[in-house]
Amino acid sequence: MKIVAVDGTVSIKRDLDTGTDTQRQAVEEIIAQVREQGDQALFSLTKKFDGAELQQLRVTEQEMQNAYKEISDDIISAIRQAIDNIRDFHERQTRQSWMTTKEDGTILGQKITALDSVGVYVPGGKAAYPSSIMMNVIPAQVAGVQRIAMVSPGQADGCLPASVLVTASELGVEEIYKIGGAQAVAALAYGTESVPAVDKITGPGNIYVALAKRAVFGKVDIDMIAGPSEIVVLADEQANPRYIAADLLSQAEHDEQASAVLVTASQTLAEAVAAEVEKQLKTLPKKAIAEASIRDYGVIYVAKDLVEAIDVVNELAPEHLEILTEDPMKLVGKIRHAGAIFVGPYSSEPVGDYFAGPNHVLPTNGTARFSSPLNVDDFTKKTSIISYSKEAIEQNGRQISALARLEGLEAHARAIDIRLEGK
Ligand code: HSO
Ligand code: ZN
Repeated sequence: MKIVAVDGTVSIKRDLDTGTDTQRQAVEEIIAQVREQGDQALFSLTKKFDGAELQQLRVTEQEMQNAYKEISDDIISAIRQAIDNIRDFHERQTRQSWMTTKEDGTILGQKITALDSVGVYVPGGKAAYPSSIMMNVIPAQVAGVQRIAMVSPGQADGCLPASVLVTASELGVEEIYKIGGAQAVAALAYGTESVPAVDKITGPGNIYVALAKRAVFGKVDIDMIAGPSEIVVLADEQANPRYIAADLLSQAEHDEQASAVLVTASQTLAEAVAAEVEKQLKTLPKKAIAEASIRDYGVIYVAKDLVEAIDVVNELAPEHLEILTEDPMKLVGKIRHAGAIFVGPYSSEPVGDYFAGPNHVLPTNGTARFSSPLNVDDFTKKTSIISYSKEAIEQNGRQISALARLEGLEAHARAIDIRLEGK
């Protein structure tokens, strides 16, 4: 892993994959085909891209039950515990509608309403992470979304992995379609005979899914277009280099473009971590991916002191930050930009990826400067409530019509004036 001294500019930004013209055009065509031909397009595109000849789009009750035969009791209890923890955390995010009254009889308020329906995209094959299903579905459920549909591309036999079906079942999600890619996004956005349209689409996917989500935004809402995962570790000389190396590699194995970074003021720690990364890499099943990620996007920044190290972290605005210093909690207040902060030597990132409760869908590529983890608010919307009394309009009406005339909108002004005439 390269070790470099901080020299002003630091960044972990990678060029976001915005797709080629050919990919964009393919996505446009798929969306048009689904809008025109509905289910028929879904059957033929699923055959073309996933190689599966589906009899029906929706997963049956029988398939859900069969999936349980493949998953051990230990795994099921781990899934249940994770679900409990994630639900418990997200329940603390709920907001109440509110009303406020003034002495002149004015009542103002804000009503919170859950979205009616949400579609969760679950990638296929190896990237079908049960943990991501939990992270997308639970905040929607806690918000009160009545209809949650899931889509995921089937394997060549048309089936979905047992781990996906069991997780969905444990969450109480029953509306699951064996479709993926841009065609699944189009179906969720525009609806077909068998797949009713939803109001919002969330969840990760490949470049075709990302392009399709961008293309249907406006017809429906979307969550975000997430980039490859990132971890930044901020550590001092007392930190355990073996822990740090293991945590850096845990995110490097996600993707060749994942970024793993250590920021420290200790040259000794920097060297020890670099050596440990090399050592631990050797035995990893996903060695090739992790190695490429560490080679291209891995770096150890050596700062002159802890203050400069903290500046570097804020500049990077990482998706995940681990703090492994003498008194880590003391530094939390100084971190302005990070998707999630993992405090102390036992808060390894996978604790949060799977289990602790906070959402693992986090802002990447520096967007933690202005955005937040996926949360319950993402599945609700607000409506303003305005109730003016006769007394309030009489007291304020002239100011309102003056503002209307300032904008040259006479009909607006008269709508107020007519109420001031007292007739
Ligand atoms: N680290 C990923 C989430 C994840 N890790 C899923 C394992 N499975 C992005 O936060
Ligand atoms: Zn992860």
